[in-house]
Amino acid sequence: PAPGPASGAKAGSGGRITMGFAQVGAESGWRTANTKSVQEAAKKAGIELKFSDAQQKQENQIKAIRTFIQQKVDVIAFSPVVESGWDTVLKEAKDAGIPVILTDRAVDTKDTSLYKTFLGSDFVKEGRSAGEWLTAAYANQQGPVNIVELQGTTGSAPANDRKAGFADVIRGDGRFRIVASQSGEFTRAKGKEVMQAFLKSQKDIDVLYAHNDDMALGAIQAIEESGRKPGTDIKVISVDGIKDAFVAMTEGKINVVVECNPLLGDQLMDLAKKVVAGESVPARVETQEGVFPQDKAAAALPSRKY
Ligand code: GYE
Repeated sequence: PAPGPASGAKAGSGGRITMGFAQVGAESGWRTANTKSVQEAAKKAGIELKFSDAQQKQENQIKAIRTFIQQKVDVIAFSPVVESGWDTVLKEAKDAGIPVILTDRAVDTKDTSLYKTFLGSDFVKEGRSAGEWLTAAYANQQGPVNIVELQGTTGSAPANDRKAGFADVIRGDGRFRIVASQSGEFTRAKGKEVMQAFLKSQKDIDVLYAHNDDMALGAIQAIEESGRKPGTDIKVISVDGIKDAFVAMTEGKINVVVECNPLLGDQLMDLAKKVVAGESVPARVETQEGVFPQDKAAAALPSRKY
């Protein structure tokens, strides 16, 4: 296919590819590892990276993408902070002939021609894995099981999907009740703050389901400060698999972590080279991940890469 106005020149003449990358922010350990992976992989691949940090604000990401369009980068990659509201700016990139790769988080749009591919995890599956661990852990016990949920950033794909997957699995079993559910914005500070509020407003909490490790780690502090034992008095389920969470598992404070892999850099650069060269790529590239219950944590900890 004929190269678009912005994408053809450099790549076609064998020059260096320039990628504009609009990152969500620096809200979590996962995000820090993701950023490092992207920066290192760009260097290794000989791709010039223009990196922008949106501080968890969609308006900042839209601004960054518009700047990348003006700069005529060869390819734009971004991790959309929320799912909706991208059509206009993505259309601008398309009209400028600049291919877009979604990485980590998906967008909610009817027009899938607005991006070339989506590289990232299946967050619904992660939520389901969390729910499946819970139903297995309580297989022979009586209810009710009171659950509090710390959601990720409101409107983000991982928050929407991890909530939905989990709810779907526990729905059929009347023992499980989500008694409170609120956003902790994927950060430790907010996770702690919201957990403190839950501990005040809810008499009986059996389980905490946190949409990421940082919120779980913040919440653990709140649980300990309230005189309760995380992992024992209140079971803790988390998602991501950062080292600090594995350490907390070996200390008995988290019961299970559903892995979500942030090390997407190398795959992203491969996809970027292909789309800039006009080669076809799969519409969806999924990352591989596992589930780590507490008794597997000590053995896995030394080989954790993030
Ligand atoms: O789980 C969380 C981060 O989008 C998968 O964003 C990512 C999520 C991750 O802030 O820690």
